[in-house]
Amino acid sequence: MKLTISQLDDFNTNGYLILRNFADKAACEAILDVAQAHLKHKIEPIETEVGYHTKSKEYRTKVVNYNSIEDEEVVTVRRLRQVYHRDILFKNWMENRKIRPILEQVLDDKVVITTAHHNSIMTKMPYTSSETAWHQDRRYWSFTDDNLVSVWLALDEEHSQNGVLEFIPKSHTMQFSQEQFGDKDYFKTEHPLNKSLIETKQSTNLSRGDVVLFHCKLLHRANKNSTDTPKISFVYTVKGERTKALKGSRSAQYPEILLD
Ligand SMILES: O=C(O)CCC(=O)C(=O)O
Repeated sequence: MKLTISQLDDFNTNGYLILRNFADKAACEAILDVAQAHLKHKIEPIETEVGYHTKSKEYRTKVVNYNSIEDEEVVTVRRLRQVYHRDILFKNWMENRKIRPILEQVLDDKVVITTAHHNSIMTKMPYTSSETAWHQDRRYWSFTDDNLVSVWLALDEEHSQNGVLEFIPKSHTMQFSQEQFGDKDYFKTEHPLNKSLIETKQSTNLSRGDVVLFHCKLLHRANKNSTDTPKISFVYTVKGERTKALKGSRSAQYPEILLD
């Protein structure tokens, strides 16, 4: 399966593209079942809500041991990390053949999974989850260029009440000054230049099996989950083969998988 010229143009212009009803619903349910078991038992490596907001920028860019984070008594899991190696169902989705020609189109290169980034089951838990502020994923990633795209799979319904992604279209091609970003490189909502841009934000409900492709420099955010039900999604990141992780960085710390 390939994108039409107009879909590819949409991705290149806006920095994201939604592929409706792309993944098989039964496969999504099966992934969800495994994810729920891993979440229930808090199987490491995980990232927690507490961990997410208190960890420094260095924690996210330097080589670290994620297996030592759990000494908190009550833990809300924010994401299951390193899912590629957790379960064959996760691996199969990340190596899915139907999406590969599409990824080759958007990267204009051979496709390589970078297991260092995302490679996650991402959650928003009821009551205890928090909002995700505007950010570009690329800020903590160390590569020779920006040819990286994330693949977001909705495993169930996603909407503004449970924290669906919101995007600022075209922001992946914009130049920003450092003063437009605040603590931990989040995009400041109160900065006058940012305010008008944030008004252009776009979001759309997702259903089980919908896939969103988004560029690593696209500004995005998500609400907290105000419903009674966990929101659980799958996200992994691919790069073009010509794009290289910088030696010694966290981006180079994990295996890469070339999809031939
Ligand atoms: O909170 C979310 O669901 C989005 C997470 C996100 O944007 C990220 O981790 O890069």
